[in-house]
Amino acid sequence: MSDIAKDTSPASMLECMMLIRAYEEKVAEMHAAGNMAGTCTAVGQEASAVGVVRALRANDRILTNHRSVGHLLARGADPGRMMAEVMGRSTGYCKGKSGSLHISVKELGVVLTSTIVGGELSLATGVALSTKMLKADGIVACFFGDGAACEGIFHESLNLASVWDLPILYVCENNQWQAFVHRKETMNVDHVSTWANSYGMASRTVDGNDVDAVYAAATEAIATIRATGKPFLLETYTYRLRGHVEPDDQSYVDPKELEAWRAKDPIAKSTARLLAGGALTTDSLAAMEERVAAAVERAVSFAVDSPFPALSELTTDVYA
Ligand SMILES: Cc1ncc(C[n+]2csc(CCOP(=O)(O)OP(=O)(O)O)c2C)c(N)n1
Ligand SMILES: [Mg+2]
Repeated sequence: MSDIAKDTSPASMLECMMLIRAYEEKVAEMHAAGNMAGTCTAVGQEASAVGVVRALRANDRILTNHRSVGHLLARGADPGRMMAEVMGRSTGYCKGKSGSLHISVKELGVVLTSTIVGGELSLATGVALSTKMLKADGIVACFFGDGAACEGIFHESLNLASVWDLPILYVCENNQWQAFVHRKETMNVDHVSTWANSYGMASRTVDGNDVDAVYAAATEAIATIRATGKPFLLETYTYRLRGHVEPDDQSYVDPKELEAWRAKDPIAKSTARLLAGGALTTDSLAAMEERVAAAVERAVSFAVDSPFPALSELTTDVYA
């Protein structure tokens, strides 16, 4: 079992962002060395994941997309079981049968990772409808990208959620890229949040590279959803610092754009703020870095030492 992470102290949120970064860079490194399946990383987007997920309660549910590692680790997923899943091992969260692109973790309320772009949007609307019909507690948080927001399913889902008053926090992680296409080629506005108004839905854009700002905005949005029962669209404006999928040399990216966003790195920003405010010292930062590195090494050993599923399980837990 994995426990839902609840710590919202600035130091804990920074450590979680560092863990996500270290985990994803390790996965990319192992992939480059031929020891790991290819995955999509969300390096640069850690503040969006941690700020939103830590603002949720234990009985809230999460639906996410192909960049779900940060959302899962922020919720308290065990890095070893995550890595085991990507390596197809039986100790992974889905017994090694989902890889990185379909992970779900019932005990953490993570209903699904959808690799069908926009799939999470319609399914989150359905999950929230069932929550409402069953008069169950909790809201639904749905993570998706700016590319998904350009699909018809986004517009249908938001319209229905608004008309039916569904308790959903839609989180658009606007990371400027849609696979190998810049969002400026597919949208004539900068902010997906403006589209919510067309459906009578409240919305807001927040600096997605500032974990404190994301946490505050998510907390406020969630309080509004709980008070009104209505959906809310929160856009976290951020940047994907690595490629779309490993490996990816990012030859299609303007180096100036990449540099400008590197300078806004969410982990560096948070570290500087905590050091300046005295919540962190160089010693406590070094201890944090050591804990994170040790956690990733433990995850690798756990995954590598875990067995593959037995042949007799070939057709169990899957649609046949
Ligand atoms: C329905 C569908 N169309 C196309 C793809 C291929 N694809 C995978 S990720 C992606 C880009 C999605 O962009 P965005 O929603 O902005 O998410 P990001 O990758 O930037 O996090 C595309 C086109 C897919 N998986 N599903
Ligand atoms: Mg995108």
